[in-house]
Amino acid sequence: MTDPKTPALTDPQPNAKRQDLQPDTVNPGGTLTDNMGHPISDDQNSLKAGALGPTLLEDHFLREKLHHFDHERIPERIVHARGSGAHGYFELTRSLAEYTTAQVLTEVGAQTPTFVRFSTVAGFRGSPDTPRDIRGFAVKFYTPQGIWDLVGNNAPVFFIQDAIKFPDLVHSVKPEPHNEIPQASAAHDTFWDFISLTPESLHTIMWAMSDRAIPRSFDTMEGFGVHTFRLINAEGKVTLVKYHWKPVLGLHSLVWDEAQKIAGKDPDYNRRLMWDTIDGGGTLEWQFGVQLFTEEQAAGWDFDFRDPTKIVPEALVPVEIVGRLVLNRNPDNFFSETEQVAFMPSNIVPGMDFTEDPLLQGRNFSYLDTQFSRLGGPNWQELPINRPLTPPQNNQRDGHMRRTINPGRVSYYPNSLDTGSPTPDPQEGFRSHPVMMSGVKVRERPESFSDHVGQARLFWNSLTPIEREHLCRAFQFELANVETRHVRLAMLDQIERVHPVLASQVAIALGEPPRAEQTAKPGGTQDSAEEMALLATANADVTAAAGVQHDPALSQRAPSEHKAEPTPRGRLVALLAGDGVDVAAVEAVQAALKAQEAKFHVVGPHLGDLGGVQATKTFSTASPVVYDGVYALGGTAGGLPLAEHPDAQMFVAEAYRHYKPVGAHGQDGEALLDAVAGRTAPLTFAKDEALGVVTGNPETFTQALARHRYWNRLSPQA
Ligand code: HDE
Repeated sequence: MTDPKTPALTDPQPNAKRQDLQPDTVNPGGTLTDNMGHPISDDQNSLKAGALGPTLLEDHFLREKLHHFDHERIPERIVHARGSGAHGYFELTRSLAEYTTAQVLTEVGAQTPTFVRFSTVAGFRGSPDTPRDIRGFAVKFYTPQGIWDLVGNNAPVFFIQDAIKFPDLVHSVKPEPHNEIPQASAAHDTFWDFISLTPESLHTIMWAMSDRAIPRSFDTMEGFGVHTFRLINAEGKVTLVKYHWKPVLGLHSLVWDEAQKIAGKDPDYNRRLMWDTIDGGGTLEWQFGVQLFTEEQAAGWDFDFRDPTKIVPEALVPVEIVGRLVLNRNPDNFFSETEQVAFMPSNIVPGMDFTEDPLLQGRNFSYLDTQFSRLGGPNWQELPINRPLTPPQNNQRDGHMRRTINPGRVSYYPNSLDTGSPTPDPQEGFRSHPVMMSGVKVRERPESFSDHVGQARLFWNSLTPIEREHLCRAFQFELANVETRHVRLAMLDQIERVHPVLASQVAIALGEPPRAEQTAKPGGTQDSAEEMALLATANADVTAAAGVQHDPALSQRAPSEHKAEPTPRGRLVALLAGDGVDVAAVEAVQAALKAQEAKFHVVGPHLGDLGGVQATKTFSTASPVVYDGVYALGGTAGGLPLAEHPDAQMFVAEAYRHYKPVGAHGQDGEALLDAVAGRTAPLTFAKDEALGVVTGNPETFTQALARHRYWNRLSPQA
């Protein structure tokens, strides 16, 4: 394999990691063998004393097969167990040479191979994709200077300020230890008990209760490096940096009712969307942005850049786009790549450094440690997905499952017996920035970390009315699932610190006295226009944000720099059709969708031929919740005109109630729309383009699809 004297790779290419994986990628064929290469004559019958047995212990083929099977599982990640990954590349579009010597951030046009894994946090490995949860966004860059891992989340802040609290946080959110209930959900007593007693979590809780925590897909969510890091340039000058991923398809979420239903209808929803996109020749893409600032600048702010519960508002330090990330290849084997990939925030390259953020400092220990128990020893870096493209050159040896064969007698430094053995490079090697350190040894939280409310209010202030309504309903749902009243009340106290009107609306849903004078009726499982109107007026005084009171970048909907233009690209549409449907009409809408890189399924009463059009999904295998829009065609289903079929009606009514665009072709399609008109409460139905109900040509429907949701069905104010 790799020659230990091979010089480091200097010119990364997007295919370099693919080529590196090639020798380990085996597609078995020919004669069946055991793991020692012995040809096998019969793999269906074990060796027995006579056809009726008993089975003989001598059957070494049987024993080997069962032995391997018995050990096929490794411990799942203790957090972020549920995830999905893809290969791609990172391309730098603007050099940061002024700030760093890291090649990955200075060589414009270079395409660095990457492997990215998205995940939920709380659920087990087999849990559904769509619970309310923060999402992991972990990027492995195979750079010419070794691996860089940017192990981030889709929220820019974290629940706690000190790594020592992490096991408590995780224990509280995981299924409760006595009965292992509930799976992949924060809506239970222990989580909210911990949160109510941990005021520093308030800002992140606002993100977790917002629509951000139920993303529509991996490529419609943002990613954040969370911590502040250091960049170091050739002169040794330091600049502080925060990292951002901005999705080119824009920011989109599910609605809560959908998220819950999808968990049953298609638990692999997010995973499947990514897989299908790439399998169909498409890509997932983000812009890569940095916020650059100096320590002197940060010294003037009323919050600390080392505090992981704080953002640096974009309104204060704009994000500058300097690159892009493209995911374009599915893994060949889920276990070998996605399950065995091991990320570590301590994987940074020369020209970068950490800050004193106490969460980051603790993470730098934890991720290395966790790989030992997950991957079984100190040689996990040799696994194909984890190994760098620059072959490791050092005197580390042996350990479980050592794969590299290091010839020669010298495995130490310094030595005089092997003149070619590896030596440190004081110029090009990694150097920590000489930060001035002094202090008394204490267990203490710095005073500069003490404001826990200010940025929670900034987030709240920055949301549009419908986003506030959703956040409020999330609190109503989560806390109504808490059985212990004193925990519910303690949480109301915390929420009241963000805004009394918000706390009041949650209190009403919990059967507690309101905490503000003016109140509105909550809508139960539905958005309430009245509640939304009230919440829209509730703005709070922000602190700990250097004077910023409102930042549109925090909203998924408010226009701001770097938010993508609306596009139908990547959206999935259900084309409802019955037997004898108008083939030309189906083809016209399919052509319009394809032209915009949108996707579709023909959904019919049965699979297969509907008279010139093939149905690939049926009313029982498809559900409106997994589509971004519905287009009604015609034909008959079960002897009824499509418009009279209960499943077809349910499809359209539910899509409408989830604010999705609905289209119809001709008399038959429109008849289906008419049939659901009375069934979309609390939203009133109208065949009105402004409400996303399109009966014109298919191109108008694709435009409606670009908008994703028509919140104005609830109220023009939404
Ligand atoms: Fe993690 N985290 N974490 N975390 N984390 C893990 O590492 C940990 C934190 C994040 O797709 C574990 O390999 C501690 C913040 C992602 O494989 C573990 C603390 C952020 C992933 C671990 C944190 C993250 C992990 C579990 C507090 C966002 C999935 C398995 C100090 C910036 C990576 C593993 C993947 C995974 C520890 C807090 C993101 C146990 C101790 C903050 C995306 O090592």
